[in-house]
Amino acid sequence: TWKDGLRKLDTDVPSITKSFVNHAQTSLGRQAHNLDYLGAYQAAALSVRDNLIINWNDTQLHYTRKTGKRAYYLSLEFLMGRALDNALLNLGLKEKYTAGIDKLGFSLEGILEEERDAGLGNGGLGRLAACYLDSSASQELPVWGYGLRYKYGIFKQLISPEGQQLEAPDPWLEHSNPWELPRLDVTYEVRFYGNSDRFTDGSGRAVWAGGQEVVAVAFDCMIPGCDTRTTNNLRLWESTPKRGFDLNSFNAGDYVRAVESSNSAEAITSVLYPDDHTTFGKELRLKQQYFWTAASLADIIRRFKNTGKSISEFPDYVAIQLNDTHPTLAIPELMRILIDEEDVTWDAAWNIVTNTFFFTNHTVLPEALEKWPVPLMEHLLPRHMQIIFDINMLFLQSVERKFPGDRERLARMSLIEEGVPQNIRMAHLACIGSHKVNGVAELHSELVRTTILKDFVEYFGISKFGNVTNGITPRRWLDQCNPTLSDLITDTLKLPKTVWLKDLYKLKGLLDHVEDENFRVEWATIKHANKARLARYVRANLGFTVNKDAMFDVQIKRLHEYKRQTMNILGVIHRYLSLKKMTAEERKTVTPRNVFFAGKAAPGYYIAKLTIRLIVNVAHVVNADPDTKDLLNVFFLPDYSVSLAELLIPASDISQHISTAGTEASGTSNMKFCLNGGLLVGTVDGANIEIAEEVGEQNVFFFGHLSSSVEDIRFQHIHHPVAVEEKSPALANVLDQVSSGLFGDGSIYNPLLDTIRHGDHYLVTDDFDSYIQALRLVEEAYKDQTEWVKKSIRTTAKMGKFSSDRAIQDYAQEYWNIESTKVQ
Ligand code: DL6
Repeated sequence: TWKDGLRKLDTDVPSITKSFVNHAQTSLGRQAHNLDYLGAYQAAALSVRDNLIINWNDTQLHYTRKTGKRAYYLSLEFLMGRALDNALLNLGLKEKYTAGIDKLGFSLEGILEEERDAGLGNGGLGRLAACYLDSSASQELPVWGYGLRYKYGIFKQLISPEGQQLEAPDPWLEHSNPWELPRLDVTYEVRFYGNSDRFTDGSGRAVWAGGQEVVAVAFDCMIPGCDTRTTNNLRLWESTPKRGFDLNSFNAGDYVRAVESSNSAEAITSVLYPDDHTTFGKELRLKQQYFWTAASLADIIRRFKNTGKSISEFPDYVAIQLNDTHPTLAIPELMRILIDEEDVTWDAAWNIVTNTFFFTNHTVLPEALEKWPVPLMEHLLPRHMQIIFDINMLFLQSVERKFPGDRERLARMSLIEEGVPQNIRMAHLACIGSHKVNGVAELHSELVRTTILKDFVEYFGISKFGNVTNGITPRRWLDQCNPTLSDLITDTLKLPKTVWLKDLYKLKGLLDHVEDENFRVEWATIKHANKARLARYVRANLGFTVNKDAMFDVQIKRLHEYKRQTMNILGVIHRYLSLKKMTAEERKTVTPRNVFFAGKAAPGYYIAKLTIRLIVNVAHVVNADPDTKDLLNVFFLPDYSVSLAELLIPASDISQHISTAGTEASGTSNMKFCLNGGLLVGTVDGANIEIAEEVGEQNVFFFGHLSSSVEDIRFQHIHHPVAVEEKSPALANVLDQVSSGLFGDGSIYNPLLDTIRHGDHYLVTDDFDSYIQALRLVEEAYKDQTEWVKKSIRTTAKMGKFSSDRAIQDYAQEYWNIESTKVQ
């Protein structure tokens, strides 16, 4: 019978080895004598995937039968990293797989290293989406993710000897991807271009026809929860041509044109846009956004309709989270489907839409707020443009009723920004089309309410605008990346590991052990071993020997002026110049420090690339100087990725989160470092503030101006500029040294230095002295290792709030109104 044939979960070593060998033999066609580590990784992954699929099938059946409310997370980016270790840990099978694989002559550690990162994201926004998937499954919440299956993920970063960033493609699917299940049976047609003709019967309906149609094909990725059978789905869409060839051109003998049409369909999901915080209005990007939202909505509606419920009940069963404005086209798309295909009236459709969507904003930086030119939208999506104009007209009429005669307000709130060309403001559309809007940390949410969406708060009322402080999954960001610390915590708390991993507030129990010297020694020993692990990586990849007894100071994030890596490297130069001036005796009192940088710059972001160049060239000079090389070393680790972060974070003593106050919406690596016992040097910005509230300000090294004074200072910069020499002689000296060629041809760096000397939008001159002072305090504090380790333990102990389990439950309860449900 069917039941007898069902494959069971592998839970013992013999069935694990059997499944591994079966996959090597029959799925991969390999034999024992020719199975290399890559093949062994694939066999192991396929074997683990079997277990995931069993749970995943049961989970999906459970959701279908239960027919309760479900939530969908629409994100253009999912920065997943590697999957094998995570799956083994969440399934609770890591030890058994280690043993089973060992018996076959392979080491699990070696196998794990073979996996490529799934780099389908730029940075924080995409990694947050990945953490939320892990937490949804672990919290047994009925949540699916929807995204794009990019053929090429975030580019591979190469650094030339001169310090130039070069970009190479990331063909991550090259060796096939064992973690996905192609669903060639799940496809939708998506239209672009053509014409939209409104009916003349006053119904508001229209017919959109002609243009180009492409097909979206589903690829499903299983998302296992921790210590539960719940295995959720991440559905990624791939674009394919509607027909393999355009038969008309083919028949006419134009073979090349026929192939080109297929290329243009495939181009839609070929590459992840590598820009973080900037928008360029590129047609292909808009195509990606519509392709993905249209396929996802069609899929969600089909699933909903299978329940037999009336369309008016849609929001009672479906919640859709818009991860930033990228999926905002889902709003006019749902209007289009309801009005043109489901025969719902405009008002009823708008009611359904505004009860279905929820919108998260991830930045208040003006250059990151998406705008699309009206002519482009009209050309590519003519029906959607009509709907957006209609939404805008009705909305502005309503604003006019509430604020009669306030024309400036209407212009500010309009979905259309006037200009040549006119632009559509996607944040405004996302805001008015959603039930609730949230920012990602307290300060950020307050800035959303008081700056970019102030008018909308006045119109809708404050209750529509909330906050969900971001979180991180402790499975990947502690248990997986720092297994020895995780074991120590388990032994110390005397709790099963999964208990504290799923209720991170339990870490508070560590506070009872701060005064226990043996415990502190173990804590410090683990940190040291993690530094040694990173040192081995640097030796193997950069050929440089790292002093593992030095203080490890880390800044890892996308390169951006607002994140101020430039201030960090200028601070390093300041330190270098001070060391040079010291006598040999004085140098003996200095704590050696290794400063690590990693991060990618958007390929077209010239200033960010210059910062990388400066870092690399400072490293060349400082690391080779006999006066200082035992006291100060600088490393730029190329090709930052999730996997590299997993190595760097557990090894840090301090990490830097030094954005100009009010610019970093939240930050999430700050949470990862603190969870691993690293201390934070930072500005009063984003989630730094809430971290300090939790761990105590005495355990954080804060500096710099507050967000409330940033605008005034910028005004002063423009209207009453003061020379750098007057504001910070120390900084002026550093800038002069760079210009005068201490780190190679100084003129190369002028465009970068000029951003500070003139205008200084990110307030480097204003914050530099207090930054240097904060680093001095770090050095003082580090000298007392007993107190330092106490700070480190206390920091980890107070990180409970920053679990993404808490964050996802906030969304589930306060926004989506969905409930956890146990898969039997
Ligand atoms: O919310 C996740 C992450 C925050 O932690 C960062 O502070 C923020 O910069 C980032 N925002 C973006 C904006 N991109 N867009 N659009 O990546 O979100």
